[in-house]
Amino acid sequence: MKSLLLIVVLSLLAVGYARDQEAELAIRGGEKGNSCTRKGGMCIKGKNKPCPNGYEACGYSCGKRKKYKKKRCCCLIPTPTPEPTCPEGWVENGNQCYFILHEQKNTFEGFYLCKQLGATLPIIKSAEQNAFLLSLMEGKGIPRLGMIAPKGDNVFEWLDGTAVADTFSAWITGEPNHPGDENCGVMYVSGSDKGNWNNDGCKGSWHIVCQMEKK
Ligand SMILES: [Ca+2]
Repeated sequence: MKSLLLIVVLSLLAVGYARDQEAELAIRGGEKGNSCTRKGGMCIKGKNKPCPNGYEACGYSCGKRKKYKKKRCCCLIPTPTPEPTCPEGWVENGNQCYFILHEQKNTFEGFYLCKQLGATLPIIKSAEQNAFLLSLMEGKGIPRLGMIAPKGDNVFEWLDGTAVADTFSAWITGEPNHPGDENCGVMYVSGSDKGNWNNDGCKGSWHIVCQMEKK
């Protein structure tokens, strides 16, 4: 008799527990007036109960009705946006990435090789970027710059369309010269002019460095 009573009591407790679970799930499913659900959160039983893994207590209410009073609103913990990085094997400087192609190419070949990597030839907008490119190529070879004088008048533009004259420039004294014949640019990496620029013919083969923004 005693064991029968125990079974009945346990069964009733089990049914009660199952009902609680059902009620909780129903609330999670959202009901009209439940701002917790509307804000992407979920309403759980117990206003002091910890939120499930991946959720945090948030300030939204579970609802105005009395049955929500003992509930806690839990919202998804936002996933942090990953910091932009450089691809493996690329060298990082500020928000830019650099890759030295161990080939000497003319401007157009170099441009297309870099483009295939989602990059461009070096576009230099500051003394710091200029010093970095020099440090990268000093002792290795003269890099082609991502600049062009499209009208052959020594008015140079970077390959992103901005005017070289509008930002930083580091022309060697007397450069750019020979308008019409020297519509591309390089950086010298040795001697007294190292770190400074010369305009030259676009067909000359120089070292190719590709540059891209971190992604
Ligand atoms: Ca020149």
